[in-house]
Amino acid sequence: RTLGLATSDLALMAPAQIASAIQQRATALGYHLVIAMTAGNAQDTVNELLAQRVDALLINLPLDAAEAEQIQQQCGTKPALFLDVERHAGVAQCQFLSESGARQAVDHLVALGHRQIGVLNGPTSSASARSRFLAWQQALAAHQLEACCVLEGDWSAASGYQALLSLLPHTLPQALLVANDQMALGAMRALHQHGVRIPGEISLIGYDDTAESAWYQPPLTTVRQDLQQLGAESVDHLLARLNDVSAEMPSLETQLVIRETTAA
Ligand code: IPT
Repeated sequence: RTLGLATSDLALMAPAQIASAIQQRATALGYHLVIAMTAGNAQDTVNELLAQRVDALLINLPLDAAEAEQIQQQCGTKPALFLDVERHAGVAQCQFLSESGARQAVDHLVALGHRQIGVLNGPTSSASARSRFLAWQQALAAHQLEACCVLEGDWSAASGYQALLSLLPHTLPQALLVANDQMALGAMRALHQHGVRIPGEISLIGYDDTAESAWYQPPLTTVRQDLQQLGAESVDHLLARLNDVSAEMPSLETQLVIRETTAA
């Protein structure tokens, strides 16, 4: 039996670590895994997997509801499980809830005394980036706050670096919520380059908790998505559907991991 994984760019840390976790679980359960990395068009990527006669598919591509529903149709009777899709989409999904982690992140910053909190968002074309932004906005609103600056990157470290360079001539916020750890890495590089002390002059919180994030200098405070758990639960859930076992959709929670990039 063969499972397929359609994935976003594996040069990005989170999709790579998710693919690794999926591969481990599939292998442990005696399934073969075929991976297709997208070159931009989701339907083409899914077709590539279907041509290889996979029995069921995991789709880790950023998709709007309509795109996902179309792909589900394309898969016909083969079970498909979506990992990065608008939540209201009428498709089976296995995704982290952004709310708990975002609330913990904002509460932590506010408890440290920060009121000027900025945001470095992921690409607004991505459903997960939009859901993180919304969760931060709601968490800030609970403290009668609004994001004091909103920057956007494309998930890469380079884009985080560029975003911070564009901000640096102006006054920095007291804290910055960053939509993923890779952009936080680039942001930290720009801040170091300009002699801005982290966390002395600015607090930073990332998102993902990829395997490298504990090894940043200083070690990154971040909203953890347990990518190992996502890999395992998504394979288990897909297999349950493939074998006609009715299974509750696991609810995956995000959680703040406090390291050394946040201070009063
Ligand atoms: C999401 C990551 O959190 C983000 O850092 C980036 O790598 C993105 O994937 C790439 O699409 S995780 C996804 C399962 C929502």
